[in-house]
Amino acid sequence: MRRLMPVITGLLILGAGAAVAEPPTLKGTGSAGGVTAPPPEHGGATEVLQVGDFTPEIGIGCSNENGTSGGPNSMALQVTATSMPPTFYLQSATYYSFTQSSPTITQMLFAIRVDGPSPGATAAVAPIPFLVDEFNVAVFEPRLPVGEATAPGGRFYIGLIQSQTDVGFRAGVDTSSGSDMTSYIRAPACGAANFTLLDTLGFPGNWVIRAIANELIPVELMTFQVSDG
Ligand SMILES: [Ca+2]
Repeated sequence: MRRLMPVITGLLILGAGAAVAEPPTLKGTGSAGGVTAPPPEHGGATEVLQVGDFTPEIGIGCSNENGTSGGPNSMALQVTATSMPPTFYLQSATYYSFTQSSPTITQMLFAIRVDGPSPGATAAVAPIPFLVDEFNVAVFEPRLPVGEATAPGGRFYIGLIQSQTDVGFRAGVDTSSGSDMTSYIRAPACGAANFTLLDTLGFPGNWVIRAIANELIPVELMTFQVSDG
């Protein structure tokens, strides 16, 4: 690990010099400021899952200087749905693509990962939009089941998968709230072959990634149940 660290820090290109000039807008909601969650789509209880203030100060990802290499990048954020039943769903997700991400990214996935001491296997994935220097919002239809990804208490990981190798990607990071030590990156081209805490790489902060959890079982998953009494 000691041998790899200079490689990681040398290639992780920050967008810190390109601060967000105006308050970002959460696309698709009509709200300003980027901190208002989309309204519930299905009724029932919902819970906003995020860490920090959801306003990025820097962008972190593996990239060369002009954004034409560096991928793949996987980002993962540990969250806990404290008010949800053992089985619940994600109805939408939002992330921030920071300034200087490559505009030629054509594939971006949102991922639910199994809980553990570091992000585990993917339990569910779904496409999510990619626009440079924007809040990107996906509404999941059908909703994504979290279910077996959670530890007792509703803890699991949400995140992004950027699989192209001919692009660089930087996801927004909130550094003004301190670090919850729950934000991980995996970027083999920068020496991070396994998920590694941002803090370990010298960039403490929280991914600006959010999901909305929903408790109701989707209608399409309901079936009649028969009891013999
Ligand atoms: Ca912030």
